[in-house]
Amino acid sequence: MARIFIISNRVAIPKAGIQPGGLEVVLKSTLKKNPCVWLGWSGEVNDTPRTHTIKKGRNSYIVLDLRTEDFEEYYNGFANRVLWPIFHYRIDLAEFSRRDLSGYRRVNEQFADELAKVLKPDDIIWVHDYHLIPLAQALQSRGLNNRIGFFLHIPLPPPEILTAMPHHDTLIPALGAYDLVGFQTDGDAANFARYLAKELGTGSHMSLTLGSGRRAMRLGTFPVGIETRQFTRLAGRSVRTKFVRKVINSIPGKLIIGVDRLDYSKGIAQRMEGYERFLLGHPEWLGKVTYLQITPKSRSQIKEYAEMEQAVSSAAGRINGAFSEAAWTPVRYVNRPYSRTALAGLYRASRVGLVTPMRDGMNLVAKEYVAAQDPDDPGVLILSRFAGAADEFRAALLVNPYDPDAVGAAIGRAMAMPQDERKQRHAELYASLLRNDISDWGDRFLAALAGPQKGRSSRTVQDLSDFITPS
Ligand code: GDG
Repeated sequence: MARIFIISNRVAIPKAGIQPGGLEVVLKSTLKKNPCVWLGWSGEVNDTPRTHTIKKGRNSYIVLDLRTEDFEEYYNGFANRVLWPIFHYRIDLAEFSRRDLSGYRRVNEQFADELAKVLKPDDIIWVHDYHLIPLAQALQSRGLNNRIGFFLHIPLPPPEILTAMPHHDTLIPALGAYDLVGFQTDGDAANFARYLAKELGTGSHMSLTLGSGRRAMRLGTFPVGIETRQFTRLAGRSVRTKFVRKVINSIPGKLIIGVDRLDYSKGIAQRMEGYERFLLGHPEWLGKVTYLQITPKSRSQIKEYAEMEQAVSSAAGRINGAFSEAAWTPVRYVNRPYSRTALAGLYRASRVGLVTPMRDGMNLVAKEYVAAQDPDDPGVLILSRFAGAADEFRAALLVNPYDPDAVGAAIGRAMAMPQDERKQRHAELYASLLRNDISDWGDRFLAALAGPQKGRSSRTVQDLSDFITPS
């Protein structure tokens, strides 16, 4: 059985008693079904970097330290201050420095060096996310020609935005060195195809031979899902726990919930404004609804994040200052993480799930909120049309997160929605979750990577030529 090498910025090493989260959930079934080696950054910054290998059953985890300079330039620099904002359509927040780009390339070379020590020719490589775009090229320049795929978890913007990135013309075509490039939505894949057509003149015949020129690159759409039934069961159990009951009992009336990492792409301050418009427009709900926003901090060392932290807490303070009563606080803004179990129970206890990112690759909170509901009395999902999840979730209340009046109106509609309509919408959303469960997501990607004939539900680049207007 071929080994699968998973490469990502961070590695989630399973630990007893810790619930899996993020990439670990997404890759769980791949890690279970195949012998895997997962390689990435240890999270440690060390000027004499070490590499550790940890074995768990038939899988191993290889983690490397980063030098201080590399951590600053690769992680805090190019990945989080250039690629993250630009890929989320925020050219205005991108801060480019040539030094950061060379740090980014250096870390990709470091990963390739470590891989070169352990790779065998029939190992299959699956690279995750924007931190590692040049990795296939770095491996091929070392003579390593393993089958290699790439999956982008975040959006890919249209070429009109992508071309604003300095050195896009060397970085983006580097994806051509992969055998398969996967995206969350058809829109992202089409943006990539348009970029290639526009910048490289690939036209509408789209079987590409880029990079090393050894094999044709293909692309496909593989929307990330969740473990639907497990999450539903978890929520059913968790809603009865002491913790969730205590939260519910402390709140007068109905609960609205938002759960997001503190990131400008998630639109938390704008969402607060939407809630404020709701309170202003619907005085009948004053004192009868509480908006709980759970927001663990992230990337606080970066200036834009620190500024946003300010903006969100001042929005929460403004609303509470304007509307609070002695026995009612309209917004509870909580800046710390909760367990997955606690979140599942809180989702189930909430009448509204408010998920309004300005731009998001997929958004798993939207999916978890739907999975957590009681089908006989479900809550309503309000979802940004700019989240990847909106492609599958047509039965959510879709909103434009840039329009606080529209968000406010959607909250009003959700709060008043009759049970029959809530049940019908939930049934549709739940069916779409089951159609795209995460349990076979890895299989689909790996089958498509193995060869075009096996790519059951992947869209090949030929299908996507429809999206391209030949120039
Ligand atoms: C990237 C893309 C894409 C949040 N707070 C807590 C907590 N969470 C969990 C949620 C959810 C996950 O974190 C967040 O997932 P998202 O999809 O919303 O967002 P990103 O982290 O930005 O992930 C995204 C994803 O990759 C997968 O491809 O969907 O678009 O940006 O599972 O529940 N978990 C715990 N405590 C918290 O306080 N335990």
